[in-house]
Amino acid sequence: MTILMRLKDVGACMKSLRRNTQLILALDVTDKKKAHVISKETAHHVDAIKIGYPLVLAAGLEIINDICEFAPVIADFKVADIPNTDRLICSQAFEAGASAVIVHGFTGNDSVLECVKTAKYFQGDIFVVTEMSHPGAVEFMQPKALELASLAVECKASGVVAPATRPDRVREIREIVGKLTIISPGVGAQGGSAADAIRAGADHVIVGRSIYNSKNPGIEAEKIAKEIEKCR
Ligand code: OMP
Repeated sequence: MTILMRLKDVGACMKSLRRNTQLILALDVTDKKKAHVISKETAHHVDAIKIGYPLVLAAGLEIINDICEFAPVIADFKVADIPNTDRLICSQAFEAGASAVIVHGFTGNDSVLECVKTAKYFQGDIFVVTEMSHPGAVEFMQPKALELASLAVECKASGVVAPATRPDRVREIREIVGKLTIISPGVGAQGGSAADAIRAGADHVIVGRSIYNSKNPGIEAEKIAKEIEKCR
């Protein structure tokens, strides 16, 4: 299948990340039907839906094209390879209908630059991971997180991923990335607060389990969006 044909197929996709509710849903379910239902229920309350390996491995890459009908899709593939392989992975994600791809920065300047170049071709965005939100991130990532943030700036990425579980670090990373977009996971199930992350300088918070495991994902997403609205 040619790139042009695929681009035509994904023509109905919502493209760039919105900035209305400042909430991004992490859709880490592994059931295709459930993914559709939750996307539909939460679509009005989220600026984007993040899809990663759990759902893509369960439902196939086409799930990106299905879900982008409800909201722009961020493909969380944490791309971390040599530049040529990075380009191939990012191209697959954008051709499938993703608006943005999450990549690692520890692979270095050439790898991140190749991802950014690929994103530009597809008019998409790249987000570079700085310091992850889980406890283990303090071992190897935390000491290099600010340099990874600088790398994202140098490579002209659209933004970075920074931990809502450590709002002080979001604040420090904001100082380095200036106007770049910060998307911030770790709210709810990992213990972070949406309001604290936004106040610390995040543009968007990423929330998964608190929404998709709740009885009513639509109401839960609305609740978090209102919490964010209050702290603006
Ligand atoms: P919950 O913990 O269920 O809200 O999900 C958080 C989502 O954000 C998951 O999809 C994680 O893979 C992702 N994530 C983190 O939790 N921490 C990070 O540092 C980075 C990410 C990410 O890149 O999205």
